[in-house]
Amino acid sequence: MLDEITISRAIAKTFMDDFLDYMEVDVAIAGAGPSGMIAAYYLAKEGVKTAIFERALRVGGGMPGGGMMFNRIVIQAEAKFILDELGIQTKEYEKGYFVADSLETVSTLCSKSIQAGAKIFNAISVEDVMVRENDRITGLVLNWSAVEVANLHVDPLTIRAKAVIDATGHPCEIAQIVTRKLGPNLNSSTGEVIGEKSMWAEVGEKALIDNTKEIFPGLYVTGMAANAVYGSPRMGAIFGGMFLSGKKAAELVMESIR
Ligand code: 48F
Repeated sequence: MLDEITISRAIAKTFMDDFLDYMEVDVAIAGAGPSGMIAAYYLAKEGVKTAIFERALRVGGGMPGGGMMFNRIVIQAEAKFILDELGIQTKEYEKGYFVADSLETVSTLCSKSIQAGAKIFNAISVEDVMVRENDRITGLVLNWSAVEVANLHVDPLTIRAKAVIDATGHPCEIAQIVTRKLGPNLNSSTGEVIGEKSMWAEVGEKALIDNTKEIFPGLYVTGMAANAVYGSPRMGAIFGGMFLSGKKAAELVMESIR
């Protein structure tokens, strides 16, 4: 006989156990788009305690929609090894251009990062950061996305992290919060978010790797957020740069916290 209260307790208890456990992590990532999930996968694979907090109910950010809702993504040859490692199928379209199913890519990335040991908390928004004396980011301030949507006046909760990754995509929300609250202290030319430039895939994809770095003590940026911070172009539905950027962010963070 199935008991509804047992079902309810199983959900509430196991979720709360994880939430309590992940209030102190090595790495907290804002955003479960491609760059955030790739970073989480490479971190978790090396035994780094990693949590992603994702505003939306579903993961994947801009990836499920492919290009203009045609659910395909393009990956250049340099990044194909990551899809191969994850077991995501690709087809060569023309020399150097590979195509993958965006839904297969999102779902595989999600399950591989969780199976590697990362936790993804969806429907939770990052609304602020924690900072300590030496102006170092030491954690995230969280609230249910439903609170934000309903515009309810509810105080948040916090988690502590040795490093934070801004993987919030085009709006680079964590970088924006830092400059709004702590002044123009990012290591960009103006100290602030410069803002992404118009589409130029070749330049945008290259810049993305260079732009993936620590932008403020304890805060790293990956994915489209990195190009937005440093004023580099967007690139559309080509995703190799997102994967390489997430991997680089994971490597930089591991170097700094070990
Ligand atoms: O936008 P998104 O997919 O970022 P990305 O990893 O990838 C960019 C590509 O999808 C695409 C592109 C490819 O050429 O340009 O746009 O850089 O994923 C960002 C995720 O962060 C979540 C948001 O819901 C999305 O799933 N997010 C944004 N702000 C917050 C957040 C926040 N404050 N708290 C939690 N999640």
